[in-house]
Amino acid sequence: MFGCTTFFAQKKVRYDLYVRDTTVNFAGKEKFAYSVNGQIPMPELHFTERDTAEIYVHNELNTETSIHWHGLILPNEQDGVPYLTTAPIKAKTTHLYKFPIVQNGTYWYHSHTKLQEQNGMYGAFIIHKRETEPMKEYTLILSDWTNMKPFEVHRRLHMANDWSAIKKAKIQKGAVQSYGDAIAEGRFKTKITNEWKRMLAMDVSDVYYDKFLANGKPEAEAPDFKKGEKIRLRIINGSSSTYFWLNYAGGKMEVAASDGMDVVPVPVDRMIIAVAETYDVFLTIPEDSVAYEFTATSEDRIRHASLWLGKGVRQLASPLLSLKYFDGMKMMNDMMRMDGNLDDMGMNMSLQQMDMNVVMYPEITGEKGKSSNNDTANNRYNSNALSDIVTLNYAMLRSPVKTTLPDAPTKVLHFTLSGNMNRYVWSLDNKTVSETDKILIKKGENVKIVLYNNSMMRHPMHLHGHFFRIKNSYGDYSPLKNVLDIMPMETDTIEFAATESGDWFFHCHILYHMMSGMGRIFSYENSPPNPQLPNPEKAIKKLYADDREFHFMIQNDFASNGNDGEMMYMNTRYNLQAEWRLGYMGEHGYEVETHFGRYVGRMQWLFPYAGFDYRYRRMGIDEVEKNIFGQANTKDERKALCIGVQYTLPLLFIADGRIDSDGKFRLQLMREDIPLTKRLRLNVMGNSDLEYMAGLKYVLDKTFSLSAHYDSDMGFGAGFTFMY
Ligand SMILES: [Cu+2]
Repeated sequence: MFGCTTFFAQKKVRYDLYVRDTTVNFAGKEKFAYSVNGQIPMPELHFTERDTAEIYVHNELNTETSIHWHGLILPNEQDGVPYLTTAPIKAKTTHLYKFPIVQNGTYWYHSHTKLQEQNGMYGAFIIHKRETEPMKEYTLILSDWTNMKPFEVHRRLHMANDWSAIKKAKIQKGAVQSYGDAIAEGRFKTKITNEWKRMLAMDVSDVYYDKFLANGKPEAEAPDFKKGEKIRLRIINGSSSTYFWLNYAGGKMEVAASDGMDVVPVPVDRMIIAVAETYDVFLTIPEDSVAYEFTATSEDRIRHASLWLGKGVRQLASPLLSLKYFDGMKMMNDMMRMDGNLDDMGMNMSLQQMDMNVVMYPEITGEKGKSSNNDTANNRYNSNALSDIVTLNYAMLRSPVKTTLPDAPTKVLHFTLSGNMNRYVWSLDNKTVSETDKILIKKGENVKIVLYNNSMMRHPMHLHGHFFRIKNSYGDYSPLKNVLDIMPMETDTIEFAATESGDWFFHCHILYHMMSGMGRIFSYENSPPNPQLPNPEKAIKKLYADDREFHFMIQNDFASNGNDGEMMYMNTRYNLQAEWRLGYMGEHGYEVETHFGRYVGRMQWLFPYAGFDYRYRRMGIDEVEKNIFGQANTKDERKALCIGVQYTLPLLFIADGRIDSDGKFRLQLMREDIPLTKRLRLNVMGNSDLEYMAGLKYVLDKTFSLSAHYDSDMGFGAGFTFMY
């Protein structure tokens, strides 16, 4: 279908893009960002089908960059994934992208280098049909903005710190889901069951964003539309990690295309747009002298961005009410088995038809406490069965033309989407991109991929350089897309004809999931060498480095009785940890334990390690330390090698058993950061050396807490805790 016979002279369309450092103030503070031609988002590029694109990217940064043309069918070396398909654009150099435009529709483009996309490098890429449409149109690109540096966002996600929930709780009471919140709402049992199943608080999005943007602004305006006009609104989710609910104050939305491909128009009241998806919807303007609000609300419902269509009195779209977090938590408890696998209880979920999150949506399942009256097992999570509000799902998308694949041998692949929320590890089949080989495919065959989501989050899986069919009940007319949003516990089947050559990325488009390694590379057998990558073995190591990255964290308690703290330097599998306790002026002595280990298993509950301990404590005359095994120590100074194993138990207690080179055993039980209230955390520890500790921490901000503890060695102390 993309085989383009050239009846028309190909028109060259040239753009020059200048990438520069800039500062912006989107949310009350001057922050660093990347601009292209002086703007965020990047300029809206327009082409017509069968043009030839010539795009010069002038990198004026001091660091390298790249541009990926999302959803475009183009030669492999133009795809713009640095070190995989295309040479990185080095600092202060210009790179020419040149490719024929063989399709039409709503697409976008963005940096594919590190976390640059989060800092402003996304823009709309619109390809018009050759026959002009008798319809006005407007492009809306949505994005998310945080005042925190993306590097910091990424690092903090790996620390399982709940600062973003505390920030959200300023807007939505109960976002932290502390024990205090649970007791106040009569949901103590739900909370304790949740921790028994080793889960942290329920959240539908990982990151706290300070602003959501519509075409780079909290509010965009499109005043030039008149009564009765039907508009094609091209919507692009250019955010790094935000799903948006879309609502329109002027009536139904008619969904007319997805990811650039037309679908048979289907009217809906609301829809969700996954990260990296595009949708075209037809909207009508009911009256003159009214500006109708079109809202994009983040899935966590913390904030929204708006577009106003028409001019005059503002007609607001109804705001989405706060999530019922404890109902969500109870639902997760029901779905989560003790071994960390999810159980769909025989519902055969697919194509977004059953959304477990409906239990949290007051507009579908009523206010707190009320249960829905349509509560049969198969309807319980189907919002279209539970209410009159029509919500879009993939089962409703029908292609206007047949999309059946050519007759050819089929290669079938199965992937289970896997994740570990507590350590922020994301993978397919519990393997990251760097832990797997490229998957070989043959030109001319069909590739069928069956995906099962065994993680607690939805993932927008994107395939470069191809469209796949999402198999639904429309059979031959199953829709074509390049992003598949797959919800927890769903199984979806996609298939595509292998018509290209080279290497193509298939990955989750949540930026922080991709950078954690959630993806695979499809590689066509016997592809010609790629001139952009003269040394492919060396290049691929640079790509693998993304998910092998180590993250550093440190925490230190400055207390009246001494100093204690810990640091970690960790990646997907490995962790170098150190813990210390230092009394002042030699009082109470010093103690440092260092270990290095590897997390085992999909849930990463098991952590065997080896390490080194140093301890100095001046003992009294005739003083002997004994542990519960009767083993004694009389030395002031102890140096020992040790091996041990940690295991995360129900209720998130960490059991730690070890033996050192003196033959001494130690068993320890510890739990940190029990959320008593929104900001109050409890830590407890006890071990077989008859040491124990209990402490409270009051979180002031992302760096500092007030703290107080009682420690069997060092006694009572109070002070503050620093955390990075
Ligand atoms: Cu993901």
